Amino acid sequence: MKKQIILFILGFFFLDGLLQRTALKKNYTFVLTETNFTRLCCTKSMLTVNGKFPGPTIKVRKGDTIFVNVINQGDYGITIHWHGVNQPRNPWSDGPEGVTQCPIKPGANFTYEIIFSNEEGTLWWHAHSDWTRVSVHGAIIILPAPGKSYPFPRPHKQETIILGSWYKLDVPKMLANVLKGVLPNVSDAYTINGQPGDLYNCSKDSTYRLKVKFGKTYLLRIVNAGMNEETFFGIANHKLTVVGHDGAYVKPITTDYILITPGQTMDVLFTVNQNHSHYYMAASPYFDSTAAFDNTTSTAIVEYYDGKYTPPPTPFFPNLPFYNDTNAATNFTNRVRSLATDAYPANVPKNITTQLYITIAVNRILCPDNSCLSPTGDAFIDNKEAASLNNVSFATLQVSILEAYCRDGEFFSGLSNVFVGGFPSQPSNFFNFTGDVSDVSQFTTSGTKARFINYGEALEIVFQGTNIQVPETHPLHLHGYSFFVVGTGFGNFNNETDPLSYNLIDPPELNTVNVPKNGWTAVRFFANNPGVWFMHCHLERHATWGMDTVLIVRNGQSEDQKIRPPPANMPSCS
Ligand SMILES: *[C@@H]1O[C@H](CO)[C@@H](O)[C@H](O)[C@H]1NC(C)=O
Ligand SMILES: *[C@@H]1O[C@H](CO)[C@@H](O)[C@H](O)[C@H]1NC(C)=O
Ligand SMILES: *[C@@H]1O[C@H](CO)[C@@H](O)[C@H](O)[C@H]1NC(C)=O
Ligand SMILES: *[C@@H]1O[C@H](CO)[C@@H](O)[C@H](O)[C@H]1NC(C)=O
Ligand SMILES: *[C@@H]1O[C@H](CO)[C@@H](O)[C@H](O)[C@H]1NC(C)=O
Ligand SMILES: *[C@@H]1O[C@H](CO)[C@@H](O)[C@H](O)[C@H]1NC(C)=O
Ligand SMILES: *[C@@H]1O[C@H](CO)[C@@H](O)[C@H](O)[C@H]1NC(C)=O
Ligand SMILES: *[C@@H]1O[C@H](CO)[C@@H](O)[C@H](O)[C@H]1NC(C)=O
Ligand SMILES: *[C@@H]1O[C@H](CO)[C@@H](O)[C@H](O)[C@H]1NC(C)=O
Ligand SMILES: *[C@@H]1O[C@H](CO)[C@@H](O)[C@H](O)[C@H]1NC(C)=O
Ligand SMILES: *[C@@H]1O[C@H](CO)[C@@H](O)[C@H](O)[C@H]1NC(C)=O
Ligand SMILES: *[C@@H]1O[C@H](CO)[C@@H](O)[C@H](O)[C@H]1NC(C)=O
Ligand SMILES: [Cu+2]
Repeated sequence: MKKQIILFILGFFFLDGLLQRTALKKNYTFVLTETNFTRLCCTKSMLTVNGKFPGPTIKVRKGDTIFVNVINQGDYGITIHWHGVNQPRNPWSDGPEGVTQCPIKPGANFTYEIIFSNEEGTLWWHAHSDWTRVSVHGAIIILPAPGKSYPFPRPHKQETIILGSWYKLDVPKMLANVLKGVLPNVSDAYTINGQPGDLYNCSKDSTYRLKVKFGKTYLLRIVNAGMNEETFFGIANHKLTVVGHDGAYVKPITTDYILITPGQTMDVLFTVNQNHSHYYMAASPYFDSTAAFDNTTSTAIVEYYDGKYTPPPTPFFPNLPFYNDTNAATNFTNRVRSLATDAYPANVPKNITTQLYITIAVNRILCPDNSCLSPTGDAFIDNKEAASLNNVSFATLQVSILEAYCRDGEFFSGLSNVFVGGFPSQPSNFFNFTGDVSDVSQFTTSGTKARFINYGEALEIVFQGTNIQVPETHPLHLHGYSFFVVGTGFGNFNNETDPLSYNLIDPPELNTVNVPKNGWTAVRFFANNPGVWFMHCHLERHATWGMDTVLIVRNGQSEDQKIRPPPANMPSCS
């Protein structure tokens, strides 16, 4: 008996030691194939990684470097982006098509080297070519470094919760028309871990279920991989405690619901402390504009198990905010604070050396010779929907800006129509951005314009929403960096009074930030990662219409402040 107890105790320590030291995989293989899936009563073929939707989870420890060989057995070129991984000095493996690389062609492969540095918590990976990310995405879990623990009590278990969009139609086919001017169709469903859930036809049997044990605390690693709407999420009768956001821990926030935008990730604890029963977790849209959107709700089930209860036939349903409840969205977003402790410092720039003031707009753009399709696709017309940052609608070219820049420098002319600089540091016209814009032209023009930033600058970017065409909230995402969100508000940014209320102590550190409808958001960071870094709205239709730009952070003086040499096997652009 004694022996058994001693063995048990030894076994316990041994196991714990093993968990701490288990070597995680350093090499992953992603095989892209067309695979059939059945949802909402229909079967369709779509591009996936290793035949899975959502794709495989990558699990690393803070500071690891891993390699992912992406083998393209699909029908069209593709790239993969490691969303929120800063990739110090390594833009070559960042992924956006037309910015840091050309696509991996069908039949070809490319090995990405993914360098983790300060990130800890949850991030994700997704395709960054056209709209292929709809089915090509998965979670990245970044555990504490060996010997370190979480800044909160160790949860009993962790689960990945991936929020997605489901289209019955063929997305690449739809996109071809969208590029000509047709308005994109809205999705038919939202998904939680690939399943729409009980509120949709034919979905009840496959609803995702999370079995939980009474008295235990679970860590949900939530990723919003949705395409065109932001999301409210909650679990009936249970409080959520948000402890991480975009790969950094935050001061705990206890709440009934979260607001999470496409691109964002959140680490959320919940304790199984209600009556033995079953409860819905639900994801519904936050959409405060007049454009068309998917107004459905995805569900999954949190199921208490001990076999001793007879649950009511229908699980309890969470009380989520109404789809256009801007107060509820803002109230949640404004509660987020970084830890800002000695162990998790917030290195917020105080003395700004470079400022960008960037307006965000949905526009229209002229098409020569009636070359565009009307919004419904039934006529040829001379203009189409567009979007812009500082009134430049980004034109994605079939080139690698990174490769061209590293080869030719800042004034290269080797490729026709490509000039890397020229993105304005402020709007050329100042007007009442969030007021009456009836005498402001909706029209914009396109260009492939980047902004150069010197290495080491203390940068501030103020994003200013505008009332042009359709005011809306926009989740702005920057590659290569996370930034501190020092201020946000409604109306026009006032450069004298608004900075007085900045939070320079414990602002949230994010890689995707929501710029409120007809409002502004100010972010700061040190430009200490040389490279060519895409910056864009993470709503896919806006990114496609041109709501993007590129920051090129120049090399610093010393060798460890310069972009690394390119890998030998970059996909060719010809
Ligand atoms: C997918 O389904 C379609 C029609 O349902 C079928 O024609 C096709 O062969 C299937 N493809 C694969 C790879 O199973
Ligand atoms: C990857 O591509 C290279 C050629 O670039 C080829 O030699 C190699 O066999 C490919 N590997 C796989 C696993 O497809
Ligand atoms: C389910 O199918 C019915 C009958 O075809 C239809 O009226 C209803 O709108 C569908 N519900 C959803 C959520 O698609
Ligand atoms: C929990 O069970 C108690 C006792 O049966 C009941 O009074 C209470 O309403 C239940 N609460 C919920 C949330 O179902
Ligand atoms: C969205 O759905 C809600 C709840 O079903 C409904 O009240 C609302 O009118 C819908 N909004 C739109 C724009 O369809
Ligand atoms: C939200 O939408 C409802 C209709 O669905 C509308 O009555 C209400 O005025 C809207 N609220 C706001 C704040 O726009
Ligand atoms: C948001 O916060 C404001 C003030 O803090 C409060 O008046 C309002 O009721 C809150 N709205 C919601 C939806 O929680
Ligand atoms: C900011 O600049 C001021 C004036 O140039 C200087 O006195 C101060 O030390 C600087 N602060 C930091 C944190 O660099
Ligand atoms: C998608 O949108 C286009 C353009 O409005 C429309 O013609 C088409 O019927 C829509 N497709 C579906 C499946 O709703
Ligand atoms: C801008 O427009 C808003 C909304 O109409 C209005 O409240 C505000 O006073 C205007 N600001 C200026 C400076 O005109
Ligand atoms: C954007 O640029 C176009 C073309 O130069 C111009 O006509 C329009 O007035 C500009 N719009 C704004 C808001 O500056
Ligand atoms: C503040 O903005 C105004 C334009 O609205 C500009 O003229 C002024 O130079 C700016 N001041 C600072 C300190 O940036
Ligand atoms: Cu947007």
